[in-house]
Amino acid sequence: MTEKKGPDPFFSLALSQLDELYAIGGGPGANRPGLSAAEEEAHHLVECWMQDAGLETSRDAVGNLYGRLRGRRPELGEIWCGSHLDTVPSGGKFDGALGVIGSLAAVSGLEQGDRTVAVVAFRDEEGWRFGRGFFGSRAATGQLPPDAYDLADREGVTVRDALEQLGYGASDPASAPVDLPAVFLELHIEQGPVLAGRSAPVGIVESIVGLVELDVVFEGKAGHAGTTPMADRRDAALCAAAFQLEIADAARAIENAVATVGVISVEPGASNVIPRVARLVVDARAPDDDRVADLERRIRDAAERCAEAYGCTAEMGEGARTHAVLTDPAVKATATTAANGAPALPSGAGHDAQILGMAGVPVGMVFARSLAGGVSHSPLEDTSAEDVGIAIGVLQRALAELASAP
Ligand code: HGY
Ligand code: MN
Ligand code: MN
Repeated sequence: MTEKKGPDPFFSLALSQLDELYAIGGGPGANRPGLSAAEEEAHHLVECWMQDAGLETSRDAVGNLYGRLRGRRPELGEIWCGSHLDTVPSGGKFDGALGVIGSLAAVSGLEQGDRTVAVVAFRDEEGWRFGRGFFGSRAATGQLPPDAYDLADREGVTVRDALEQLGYGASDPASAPVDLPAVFLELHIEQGPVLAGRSAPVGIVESIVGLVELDVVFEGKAGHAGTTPMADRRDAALCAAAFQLEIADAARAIENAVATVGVISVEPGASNVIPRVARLVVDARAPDDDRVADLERRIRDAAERCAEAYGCTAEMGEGARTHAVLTDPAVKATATTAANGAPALPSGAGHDAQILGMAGVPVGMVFARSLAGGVSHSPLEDTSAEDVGIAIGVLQRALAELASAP
């Protein structure tokens, strides 16, 4: 199994840097929405740490941050590692941050190789503020939809406004793409119980889940909560409740599919008014695109059925959509060798690595074991300092190998 990695100066520094990042944005948990002042503060802090480590730093049109260790042969494609620094509300200490800080520690201890190695921090991977997610990696790989900068947050601030406020006056999504790397290898906390169940400190990812986000609006009829007979009601919230039960059944009917509604609101929003409108965002995932398509079909059918049953109309919009992605066999093999053997496992979480994979970049992922039952997107997210050290060592050996490849 993976050799024990003793703490080295970069590893100890990484632990204190993770603590410092976790404090940004206030608690409980980590609170760094995409393109917010808190995410920008995290990016600025990491940029300084990259410079302290002797890396050449730069930012692209949307504020993705790059720290480069230049290789001897600039004509060869680069090797990228890294992840994201934004979080979900009350997120964990390690989701994203471990990938950026662990990569910085790994690259800080690397000798110069043939290929340039870059540590990358992608913007707004989670999509908490504007919806959709994977914003920075989609921008860098030319996968943003034309309306991407028009998306607005709950206060009506658009992506374009937020970019301008941060000084990234990106004109339009088409100007965002950058030269892509030869390989992207992402370190991330597992966010699940598999490695703990296998007593393995690290795992090597074989596939990354496909997902679709559906924006659903049910519209019924407002009315008096006390005087309207039950049989005469067109209660949009009741329709939404029935729909949520149906999407859970749809996910259970498909092997390893999952679905939930993490965002829901009703209008007009008074306790004594029968809700006229219910707005929901469905997050639906499955290990391959066929199963995502089957799940999406069942969810759309359920929306129509529930709307009819409760006298409502249903409107379906689409939020984020990512393809299921297989990691590159050669990159997976390099990471497995660097780990002296480690379990292969699928990722039920989406990652920037899949966005680069969708753009044709050979990708790999190294997972550090989650503790606390694998909980994530929660302040309870946890891993051990030892596993962080082991994961950094695995990443460093894999990067050294990839950077020396002809
Ligand atoms: O939702 C996800 O899987 C990732 O955390 N953005
Ligand atoms: Mn996440
Ligand atoms: Mn993440």
